[in-house]
Amino acid sequence: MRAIKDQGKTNPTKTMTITLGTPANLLAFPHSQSSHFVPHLFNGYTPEARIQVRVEDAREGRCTSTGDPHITTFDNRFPNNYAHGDFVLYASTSRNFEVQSRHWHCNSVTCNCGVAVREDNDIIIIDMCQSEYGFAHPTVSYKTADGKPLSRAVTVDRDTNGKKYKVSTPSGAYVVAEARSTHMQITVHAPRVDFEHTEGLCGFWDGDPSNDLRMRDGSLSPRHTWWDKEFSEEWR
Ligand SMILES: [Ca+2]
Repeated sequence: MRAIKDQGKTNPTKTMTITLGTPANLLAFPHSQSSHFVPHLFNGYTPEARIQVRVEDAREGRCTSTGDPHITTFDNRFPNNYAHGDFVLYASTSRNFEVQSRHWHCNSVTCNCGVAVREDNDIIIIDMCQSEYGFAHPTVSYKTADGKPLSRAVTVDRDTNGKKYKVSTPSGAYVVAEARSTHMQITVHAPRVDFEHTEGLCGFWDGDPSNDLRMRDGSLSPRHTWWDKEFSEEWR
């Protein structure tokens, strides 16, 4: 068995052993207070199986959209987007995954006020765009493309003051949205499976910053002096 560690840290490859019981062990000891058979984990439980797990470091992508909004792509380019509306922040070109950001007016420019995450049929939205400007109260909503319940493998964590959210998906991709009084800070984390398979404002993730500002047809957007209008408009 091999596992992949995706925490953005560099650690040596490690091997560990996990010991597991078998169904025969789990059913071997009847619970004294009920008719059900349950495992005695602390007394008399002897695991039989031993599994070697190899943990390897894997590349993780990180892209941020902050302030009004300043974007840092997966490969560390810094396109600015001062337009109002909805944008593709990061989409995978090899699987059904997408993150969209929503900008509202923010003084003379714009700021993030919401983020929507989709993986396969599951869609989670962190939204403060309906709040009174300067008094942001983000809300969480979800929907599914097939009308079925949200996958149990999708989680949304919220901090104690209700301002910071983490949306985690089964692929290992996760998005952190932190609400400030007038804007939202968005950080997206891409799993290794999306390396060389990204598009959107977070750029083409391949380790080369020179090709980040890709348009939908694969051509590169011209670089401008103070903001990247053509590139931003491309990813509405
Ligand atoms: Ca690149």
